[in-house]
Amino acid sequence: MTTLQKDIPTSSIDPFSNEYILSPYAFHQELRQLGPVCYLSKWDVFAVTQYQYVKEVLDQPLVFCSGAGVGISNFKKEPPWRVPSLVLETDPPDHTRNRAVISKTLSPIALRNLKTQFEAEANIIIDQLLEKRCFDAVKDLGEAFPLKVFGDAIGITSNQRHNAILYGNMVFNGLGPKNDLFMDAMSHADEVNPWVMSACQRANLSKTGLGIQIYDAVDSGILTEMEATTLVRSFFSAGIDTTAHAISNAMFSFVTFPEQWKKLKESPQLAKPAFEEILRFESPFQTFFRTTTTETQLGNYVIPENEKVMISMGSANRDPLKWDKPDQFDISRATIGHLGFGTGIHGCVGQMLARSEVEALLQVMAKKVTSIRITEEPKRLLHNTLRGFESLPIEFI
Ligand code: OVM
Repeated sequence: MTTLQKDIPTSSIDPFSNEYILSPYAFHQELRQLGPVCYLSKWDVFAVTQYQYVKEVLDQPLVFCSGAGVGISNFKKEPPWRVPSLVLETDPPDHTRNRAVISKTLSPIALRNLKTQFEAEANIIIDQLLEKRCFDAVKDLGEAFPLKVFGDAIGITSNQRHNAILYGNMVFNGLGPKNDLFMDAMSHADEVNPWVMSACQRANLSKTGLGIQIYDAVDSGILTEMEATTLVRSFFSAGIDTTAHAISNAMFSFVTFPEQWKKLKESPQLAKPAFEEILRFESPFQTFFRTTTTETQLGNYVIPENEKVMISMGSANRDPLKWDKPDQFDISRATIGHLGFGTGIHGCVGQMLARSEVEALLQVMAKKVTSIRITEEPKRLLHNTLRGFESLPIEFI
């Protein structure tokens, strides 16, 4: 038996301050040094930042639950701003049932068919951008590619797809406290919420996409029509902004580590490990929260029941106790175990699809693009959950 230390160290670090958001890595280091868990006095929540303990939390989904929300707000204390996600914000057994419905649409055969389309579209967009030469890697590539290929994969028929970006922004900024970022994102709610709910309906999905297949579970008596609509919404929430930021982060990482770009050009098959390294090095999804369902031990500390616990995948992915030279972007390193897709029962259900999208893009880039250069000062994105750019002007030659 280890002796229990009751006093969890306190920190005044604010993970939702602009300073932290723009440059989190030194703050992560400070938080990791406080041990397995610390208390953030600014927000009255606990924070877990070391790799080992982030993983320990994710591996105990019944103790650190998702049903009370995966943002800073505790659904048991305040009502959520939207109908909770039937996968992200639920626990077993409901979570298990609903996730299986999504998983079924993402079978290896379905993914193999999609891969062909991703490759074709990757060639088209890279050719266009080479023609254009100077463009914004955020809008013209990061957002444009998943909007096109994942939008088609879901089967979105609306011609206002860009709303999906605004919606993702609401969902992910919505996981933070009610600060300016939260409020700005929600300022689009009146147009975007009804758009999403309508786009997710059976009648508005193409006959061949992933979205409509969720409704098979209604026909077989597993889900109600309303549940299916809410489950389709998860494709919109989780599948576009995340990939978009991963792509712009990839561009930035290759520009700032040109020897890694050279490596990728020499061996385009490194696209696969390169994407994993991008997710480790600049995880688009920086943090999630869980809520304790009981008093529980983490390391030699005790966290009380019904407390919000912030878990930082961004920090875990740079923990020197886990990674050799964590601040070095190295596409040939062993990245197994990175938490960019989370892990455990809530681990990203679309991760194989996301890999397929970005690998297709990186492979085409490696073959067709000679050099990448930043043409104007990039602007980092201020965001409660995602790490990425507001704008990233680059030139392809
Ligand atoms: C959802 C959802 C939303 C955001 C992220 C996510 C990373 C899922 O609504 O189901 O997974």
